Amino acid sequence: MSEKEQTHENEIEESGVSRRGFLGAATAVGAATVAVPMTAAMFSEQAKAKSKEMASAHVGPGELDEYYGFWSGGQSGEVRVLGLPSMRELMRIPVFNHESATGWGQTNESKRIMGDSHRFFNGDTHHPHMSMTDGRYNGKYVFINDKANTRVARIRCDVMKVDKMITVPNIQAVHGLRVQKVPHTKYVFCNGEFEVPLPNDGRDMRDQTKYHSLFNVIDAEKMEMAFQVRVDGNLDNVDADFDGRFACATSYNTEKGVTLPEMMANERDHAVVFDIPALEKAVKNGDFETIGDSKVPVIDGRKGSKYTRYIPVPKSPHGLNTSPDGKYFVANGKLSPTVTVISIKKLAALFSGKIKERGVVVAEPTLGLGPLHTAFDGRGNAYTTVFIDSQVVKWNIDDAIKAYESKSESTAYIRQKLDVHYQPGHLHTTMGETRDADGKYLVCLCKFSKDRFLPVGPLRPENDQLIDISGEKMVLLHDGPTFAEPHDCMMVHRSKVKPNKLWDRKDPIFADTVAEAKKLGVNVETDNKVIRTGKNSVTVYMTSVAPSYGMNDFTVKKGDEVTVVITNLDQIEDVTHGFCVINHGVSMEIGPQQTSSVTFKVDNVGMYWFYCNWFCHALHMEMRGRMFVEA
Ligand code: RUQ
Ligand code: CUA
Repeated sequence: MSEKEQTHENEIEESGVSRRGFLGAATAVGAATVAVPMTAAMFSEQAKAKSKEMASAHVGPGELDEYYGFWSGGQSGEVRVLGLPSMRELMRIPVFNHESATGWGQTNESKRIMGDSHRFFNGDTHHPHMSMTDGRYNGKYVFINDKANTRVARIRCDVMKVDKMITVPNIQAVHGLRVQKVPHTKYVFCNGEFEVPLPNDGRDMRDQTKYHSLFNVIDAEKMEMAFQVRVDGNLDNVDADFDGRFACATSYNTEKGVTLPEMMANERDHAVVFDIPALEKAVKNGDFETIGDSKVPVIDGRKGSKYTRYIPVPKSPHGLNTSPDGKYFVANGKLSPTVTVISIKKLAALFSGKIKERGVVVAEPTLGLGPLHTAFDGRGNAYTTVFIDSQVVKWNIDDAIKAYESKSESTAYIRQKLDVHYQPGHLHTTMGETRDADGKYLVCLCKFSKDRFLPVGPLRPENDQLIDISGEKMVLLHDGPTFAEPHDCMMVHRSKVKPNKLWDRKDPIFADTVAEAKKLGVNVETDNKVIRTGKNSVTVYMTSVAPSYGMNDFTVKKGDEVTVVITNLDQIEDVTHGFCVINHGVSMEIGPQQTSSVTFKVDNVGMYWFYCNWFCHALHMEMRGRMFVEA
């Protein structure tokens, strides 16, 4: 063995790959809270030694990033847009949350999009994924799930705003979400993580044997449910193939337990494979049921169904990732130190009964403690986060397959283990979930930063680390402290995304508002008037051009429900106005050429200033007017 190889072996040994075996409940729960390998000081020493490489992540003032990153904002309920490699935050897109700056959750346009669920102020976003055409990002939409209130939303990338949102019926906690890659994103696939009684009308509420999880298929263009599939066990993460036939999801609770020991009882759980064209046929042929009030077709995909197959994998798998060459699904072990590599090519034989379930498994490399998610560089290497070891493990897929075939105990398929800060969850490579995987950067989303940044109280930022994967070795380039938990992200080359500079006057997001005005004989682009629409309701139509509104004041009556509709006539890029009424809790954004509206109650007689709260002009301070509330 050369000296270099020897050091490599040592590194692997030190970093715990020899710690084999499955974790019991106690170890898993305990270990996740225990302090971890490298200290911040050690990282900083390493960084100094590598200051040359660090320069490659530097994007100077005025320079544009090469990639857009779409980050989930976790419990904040939003999505964030970052530039890479600088890791600068470019925008926040409110989704399931309510947002003060833009009025999301408060404007009539956003309420229409959020539907009935606008009354919720929270969300828990996990998995932002972009629509594709032929396995490549098409720059059109980003889809995102809300685990907290069982919703899925769609962001339109031309305006970077949510334009559709649905609540998924018959399930609780939408978790894993991915898009159909081929031939294009006709469907969004997402998992019902928590098992529920079906129907959930109280009758089987306490009988957990009657609980089920459903796999959910959403029509991506209409943003309506296409169909659902009842499965055995629960569902965690999901991904789709590059052939347009299969989707695969992990299940960590095949026991259908409701307590931790119950959920961890089985040594093996499974990954479920769904035959999408066969399921479409089932819908056509009426081979489904409906549940309760819901009209959505629910197909029986439990064990023995012709529409699914259940592949046994080690204990409590988590992430499920498709390799960009379209050959493999990788199920990540979580409570097993292994990941399971499933050959997609062999799935057809599994469905036709030519081979058995485990016959599709072509490798099961041992990587470290707590494998959660895997990403790819397009050069045959995979990168897996190991949560408990706080590392990213780079391994070679072909070598892992050879080791499995020859029943070798060697872990020579492991190329490198890199310490990260701390407890990494998702990791992503640039373009890595598409055919265009370019193997340039990897982002690792770490759940804890501990001593890595200036302390900011008991609640610390998390840490998104940027890693250069273009060479033989992974090199840590940058730390990105971040707020409330970015579960997941995706990175797309900037050439694929073409955002608008101004709103289109025909934009469907405010088309209803414009149409309502028309019914009242109002042209929102020219008219400034107050229209009484009912005994206690009044609508105020206003235009805005920096630095003034089309109206200096308007008069309403105590007890009125007031709707203010503003159309921003500015045609200049980046001139956004706001509308805020003092002491009324009202605030909204009106972008150039946009129409926005908000409805609020006036309960107190008097004069109230309204003003523009988005800086727009040297006379921005003067852009204000008076609302008179008469008795
Ligand atoms: S999965 S916990 Cu993305 Cu690791 Cu939600
Ligand atoms: Cu308009 Cu500030």
